[in-house]
Amino acid sequence: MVITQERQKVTAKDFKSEQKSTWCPGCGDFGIQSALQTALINAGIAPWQVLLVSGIGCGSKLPDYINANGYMTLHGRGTTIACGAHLANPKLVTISIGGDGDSLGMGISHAVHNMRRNMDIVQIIENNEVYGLTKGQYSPTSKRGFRTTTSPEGAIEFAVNPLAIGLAAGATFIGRGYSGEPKFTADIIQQALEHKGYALVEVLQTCPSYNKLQNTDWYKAQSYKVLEENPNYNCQDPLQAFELALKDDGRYPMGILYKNDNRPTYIEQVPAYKESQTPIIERSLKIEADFFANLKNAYV
Ligand SMILES: Cc1ncc(C[n+]2csc(CCOP(=O)(O)OP(=O)(O)O)c2C)c(N)n1
Ligand code: SF4
Ligand SMILES: [Mg+2]
Repeated sequence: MVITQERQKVTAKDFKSEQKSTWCPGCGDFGIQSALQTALINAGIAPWQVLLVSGIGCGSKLPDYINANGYMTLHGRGTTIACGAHLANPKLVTISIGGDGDSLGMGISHAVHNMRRNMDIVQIIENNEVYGLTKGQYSPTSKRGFRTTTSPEGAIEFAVNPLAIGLAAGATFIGRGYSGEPKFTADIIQQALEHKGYALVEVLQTCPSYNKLQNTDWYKAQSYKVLEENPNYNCQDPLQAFELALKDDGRYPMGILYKNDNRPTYIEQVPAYKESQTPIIERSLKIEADFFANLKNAYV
C-alpha cells in the first residue's frame, strides 16, 4: 500500500486483544496472527492506522484477536468491504484476511475483480485446504482424493491454484508463506504492506482438527523457499512466476513469486482523487439543492 501515515513505534503489547481465542490447540492461525502482528510492528503501523476485514471462518476470527480496527463481514465479502473502506479512506492501511473457503469459494469473484483493478490493499488467504469452522468439509483448495464428511470417497474436484489465479487476474504482488514459519511469513507480509497495488499473500496453515495429513512434518517435506532453491529467481518476470505457480511437482514454492511496481493503482486513476487527495470521509457530503436539481435534470 502507499503508506501516507507517519510510522509509529509499536510493540506486541499495542496489538494485544482482550478477546479469548477459540482456536484449537496447535492451529496454524496462531502462527498467521503472530506473522501479521510482527509485520505491522516492523512496518511501524499502529492499531489505529490499520483496518482488518474478514469474512466467516476460523481464520476470519483473527480481527477479534488483534487490537486494531476490525470488520467481520459476510462470508466471502472481505475484499469488497476492504476496497470500499480503502476508497473512502486511503490513509487507512487496509488488509482483507480470510480462509481458503471464504476467499476462494464465495469470495473468489470479488477478489478477482479487485485484483484486476489493482486496488491498493493486502489480501491474506489463510489456506488450511479445508472448511475448519463448519467441521471439516472439503474446500476449493482441498486436494483431489481428500476424504471428508462431504467427500467420503475422496474429493473428485481439482483444487484451485490461488497464486496462478492472482497472477492471471492482475494482482501486482504475489507471495506465499507458511504458519509454521512466522518470521519468514512476517517478512513477506511486510513487503506486501509496502507494495503499491494489490498484494496477494497466501499463507499455508495447519488444521490439526480436520486436515490431519498436512501437519508440520508434512509441510516441511512438501515446501521450499524459492530463493534458496534458485538464488537467480527474478520475481519481476511474470513468466517465471507463472512457471513456478503452475509447477505440479507436489511441492509448494514459498516466498515472493511476483512483484510489479509499474502498474497504476485504481485510486491513482479514480476521478474523485484526481483533484484532491483528501479522503472522501473527510469531505463535506452536503449538496446544494440547485446543484442537485441541475444534476437530476441533466439525466431527464
Ligand atoms: C453465505 C454463507 N454460506 C455458508 C456459510 C457457512 N460457512 C461458514 S464458515 C465456512 C467455511 C470456512 O472455511 P474457510 O474459509 O476455509 O475458513 P477456516 O474455518 O478453514 O479457517 C462456511 C461454508 C456462511 N457462514 N455463509
Ligand atoms: S478447526 Fe482447524 S482451522 Fe479451525 S481452529 Fe481448529 S485447527 Fe484451527
Ligand atoms: Mg479453511
